Formats: sequence, C-alpha cells, structure tokens
Amino acid sequence: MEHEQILYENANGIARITLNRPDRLNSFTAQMHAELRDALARLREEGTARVLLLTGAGRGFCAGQDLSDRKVQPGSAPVDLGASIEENYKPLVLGLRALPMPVVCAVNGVAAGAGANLALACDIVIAAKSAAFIQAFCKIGLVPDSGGTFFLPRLVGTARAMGLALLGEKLTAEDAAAWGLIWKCVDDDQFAASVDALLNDLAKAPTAGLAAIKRAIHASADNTLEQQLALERETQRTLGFGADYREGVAAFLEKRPPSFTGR
Ligand code: T3D
Repeated sequence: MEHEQILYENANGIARITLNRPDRLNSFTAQMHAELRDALARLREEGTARVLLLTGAGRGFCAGQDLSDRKVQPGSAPVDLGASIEENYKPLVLGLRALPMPVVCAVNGVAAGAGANLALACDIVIAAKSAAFIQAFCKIGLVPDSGGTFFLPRLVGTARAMGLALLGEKLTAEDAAAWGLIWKCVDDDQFAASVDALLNDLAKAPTAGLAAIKRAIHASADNTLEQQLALERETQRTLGFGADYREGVAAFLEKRPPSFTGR
C-alpha cells in the first residue's frame, strides 16, 4: 500500500512512523488509520526492527480524530462512532501494545483527543517542552477513547484523571512529566538529539528482554503478587536460555560493551 498520510521507514533496527498531515495537526482520518494498520503489519512481517518510533510531522503531534472527515452537524444523520473505534482506534492501541519491541512516542507538539491517548499507549513517551496534552473529548460530548479512561487513572491517579478528562484543559509537557503521565520532557532544542540517542540505545539493547519487560509490566495491572511472581519466574527462565543473557553476563565479566542480537 502507498502511504500518503504517514511516513514509514525501517533501517538499522529502528522503525519510524511519522503522522504526516501537518496542516491538520496530523489528525486521524480513515485513510491514515488504514495506512497505520498497513505499516504495523509491514513492521511485523519485516521482523528486523528493535524499536519503533511514533512521531508527528510539523508543529503538532496529533489532534485526534479529524472532525471534518465525516459530515457531522445538528440535524445530520447520526454517525456510529463505536464502529470507528472498533475498526480504527482499538486495533491501533492493541497493536502497539502487542509489538515485541519498545515503542517510543516522540511528542513534538500538541497531542489532543485520541492523539494524546495514542501517545499514552506507547511504552516510552518523550515530549518537547513546547508540546502539550489535551483530553479534548469532553468539549464535544465524548469520553476519552483510545485507552484514555484506562491509562489516565493508572498513570496519574483518579483525581488528576478526572480533572484532565472532565475539563479538557491543556497540560504542558513539563507538567505531564512532573505528574508521571509521560517519561520525560526535554527542551525543544535538545528534542531531536534526545530522541535519536534513545532510539540508538534501544536498537542495540536485548530486545527479547525488553519485550518481556513490557509484557510483564502490562500484565501486572490484572495480576496478584503471587501471579506476577510466577510470571517473573517463567519469563526469567525463558530469558535465561537466551543468547543476550549470556552475552550480557560475559560482557560484564570481561569489562567490555555487550553486543546484543535481540534474541
Ligand atoms: O470520531 C470518532 O471516530 C471517534 C473518535 C474520536 C477521537 C477523538 O480524537 S475526538 C477529539 C478530536 N479532537 C479535538 O477535538 C481537538 C480539536 N483541535 C483543537 O482543539 C485544536 O486544534 C488544538 C488544541 C489541538 C490545537 O490548537 P491550535 O490553536 O494550536 O491549532 P488550530 O489553529 O486549532 O489548528 C490548526 C489547523 O488544524 C486548523 O485548520 P485551519 O484553520 O488552519 O484550516 C484546525 O481546524 C485544524 N485541526 C486541528 N485539529 C483538528 C483540525 N481539523 C480537523 N480535526 C481536528 N481534530
């Protein structure tokens, strides 16, 4: 499939998806969703990426659903938003969560509505200082989707989740980091270099181990301590048989940098 609304590349262990409708702040259309599904399928088929970057072109990260992509106005025929969620947003969020590699979201500018929650569905969120997060849904009579009602209370607690979701106010990237909503906020002039450094580190890391960390941390939301300890035991058993564990230990003992293969 030709991509017109996103950019996709995969080289040297680093895959990059850039939302690419800068004049509309990279808001989602049905076409963009189809292209994203295609890119994620390609990424899985290629099987070479050890980290995925998700970012936006231009001054925004993503302004959520393109509100002009469907004709909605008082008196118009109702639109089945549930169908849109089922077909587009739900598979996107679940697809990112299921990827066997870390997903870095580089929030280069405003992230609103489903754009904000798409970022929160990623494993590491790094934002430029000038970026902001807006749960814009309440302004148009909707509920935070794309996992917003799941991620927000877990990341920042009920009081802040409620405030963000009910008021739809802009949260600066600095506050988002201070609240624990995201991993890090960096000055705009250091943003690109910080993202590149992060990607280069992750592309050389023990990928199978990182994928297992991601699965275990996500699983902890539904597990008892006993279940989680059992999961850690089984995961450690599997990883202990892997090449990267042996390489990591050998490199430490030989006082040299490790050379991980991701397996
Ligand atoms: O529908 C379903 O499938 C259900 C799922 C829903 C998921 C959702 O995401 S619902 C929430 C949708 N998003 C919003 O409500 C956010 C709307 N946008 C804004 O509130 C503001 O644009 C921002 C706060 C994000 C940024 O403000 P600002 O002042 O920096 O930029 P701007 O001037 O508002 O936007 C620049 C252009 O992008 C502008 O177009 P123009 O005037 O230059 O021709 C604006 O209309 C356009 N734009 C921004 N966001 C959207 C958009 N066009 C369509 N849809 C958008 N979401």
